[in-house]
Amino acid sequence: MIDPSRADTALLIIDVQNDFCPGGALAVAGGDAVVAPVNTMAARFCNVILTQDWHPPGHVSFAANQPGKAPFETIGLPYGEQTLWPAHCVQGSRGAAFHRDLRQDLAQLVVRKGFRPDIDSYSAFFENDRATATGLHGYLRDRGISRVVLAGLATDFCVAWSALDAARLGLDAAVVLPACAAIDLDGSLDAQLEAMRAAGVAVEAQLPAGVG
Ligand code: VGL
Ligand code: ZN
Repeated sequence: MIDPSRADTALLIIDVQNDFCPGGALAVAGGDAVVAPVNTMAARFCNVILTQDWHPPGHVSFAANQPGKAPFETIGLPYGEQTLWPAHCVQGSRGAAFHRDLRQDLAQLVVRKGFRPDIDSYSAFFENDRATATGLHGYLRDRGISRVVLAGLATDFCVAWSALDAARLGLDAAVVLPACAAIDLDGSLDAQLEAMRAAGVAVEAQLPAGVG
C-alpha cells in the first residue's frame, strides 16, 4: 500500500526530460503525458526526488560515437552489453532540461546520472556496471527512507532498472504505470514488467488511492 504522506516513503521521478518527450532526440511515445499524473503525485508525497539523464557529448552510449553503429544496435563493453542510442540529454542542452511543466519546485533532490563518458547509467542507484553507486542509496538511508515509488521515463529502461536496484537493496519498491511511458524495444516492456514482478516490485496499474 502506497501512503504518500509517510516520512519513510519517497517518490522517485525518473528522467522527465525534453529529449524523452515528443520532439526530443529519444522521444518516448506519450512521454509528455506522464507530466500531469507525476505532478499530481508529487504534490502529495512527503519526499520527492528527481533524476536527470546527463551525458557528455562523447558518451559511450551514443551510436554516433561508435563507428559503423546505428541507434538501437548493441555493443559489448567491459561491463556487459550496451544498447546504443541517438545522442540525448547532453549536459546543459535544452534536451537535457526537465519538461517545462514538471513541478521541479516540489523536489528535494536531483540525482544526475550517466555523466561518466565510458559508462551508462539507467538506474538511479547504480551505473550500468551494477556496482558504481550514484549516492542515492546513502541519501535515502541517511534520511530514513526505505520505501520508493517510481514514475517517469522510460518504464522499460531507467524506471525498471531503478526499481530492480531498489528491490535488490532491500527497499520496498512500487512502479506506478499510469505515470510512466515505455520505449519498448524488442519486447523490452513485457520482459521488464515480468522481471520487476519477479523481484517483488509492486507494479501498480492505477495511481495511488487519494492521488488524482
Ligand atoms: C533512458 C535510454 C537511455 C531512460 C536513458 O531514461 O529510460 N533510456 N538513457
Ligand atoms: Zn541516457
